[in-house]
Amino acid sequence: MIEMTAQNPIIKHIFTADPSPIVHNDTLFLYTGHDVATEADTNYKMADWHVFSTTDMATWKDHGAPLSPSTFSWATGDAYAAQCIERNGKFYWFVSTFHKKDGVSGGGAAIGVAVSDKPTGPFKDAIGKALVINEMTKDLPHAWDDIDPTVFVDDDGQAYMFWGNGSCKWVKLKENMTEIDGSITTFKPKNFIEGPWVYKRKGLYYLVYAGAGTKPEMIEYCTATNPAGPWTYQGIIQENVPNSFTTHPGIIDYKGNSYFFYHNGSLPTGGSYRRSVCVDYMYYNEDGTIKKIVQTTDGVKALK
Ligand code: FUB
Repeated sequence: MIEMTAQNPIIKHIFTADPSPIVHNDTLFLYTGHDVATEADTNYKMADWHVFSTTDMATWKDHGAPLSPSTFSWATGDAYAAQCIERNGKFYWFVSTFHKKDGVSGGGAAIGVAVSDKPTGPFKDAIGKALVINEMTKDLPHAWDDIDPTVFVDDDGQAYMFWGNGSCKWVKLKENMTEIDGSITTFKPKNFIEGPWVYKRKGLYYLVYAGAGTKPEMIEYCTATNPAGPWTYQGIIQENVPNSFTTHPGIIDYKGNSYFFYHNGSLPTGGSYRRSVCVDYMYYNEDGTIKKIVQTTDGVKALK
């Protein structure tokens, strides 16, 4: 097990992207993608999904890669953005990857769900098939619009999954977390590109996402008083990141602080396809709006 000391980027021995944090039993677990593209590559190569953990926000343990597209018999290709959440003592890892077509690649982006009794795995395919396939959403013609799942469970026990590239889609999930409940709704938050992260704080729902049209991505957000919307655009909270076209939000409260995880291309030989996960503090205004994130190289302080 590799141990690392923080300072952005927090993970330096491999390239990581698309961070997704949860807290379980006082430990923060961080789930990430894994960029394995060479410096010469001009597209993503993402081998698997990794798990890291910390109890002090400074020392990170690498628990390896307990999940990859090969875990799903129906999947092939890259391990795009994912989010793991806990419910009823089980850990459900919602992932975006690509569906086989006629036994080989070519089926378009799809969302799968893996399950484990522990936050670090082992994980197995929870249902033996994809939860969402490209053919289930028809609003956009491109084959990779069904990526980047984010799942949250409301106070009344209703689970929701949001996802999308180019448009944002959402659907209710059944309590078993492995079945869709009802029809999929599609909408377009202002400047939405991809990477939604949905959560609730003090009765207000937040939809944070990567946006900005044709420029390198920034992080923007909307709020709502109902997860079904309507969503009110609230602005940009994170400007472009160094040396990466994409960035991707992962938000968590832990031991009294709010933390904003994201990725950039700042490691030596890094770039848009060799990204690295970072963390900085996140602050709210009295009215629940989010203050601009200050990107630092120092990162966050060690917790006592
Ligand atoms: O990591 C691959 C893709 O890049 C993710 O699915 C997007 O959110 C962007 O970060």
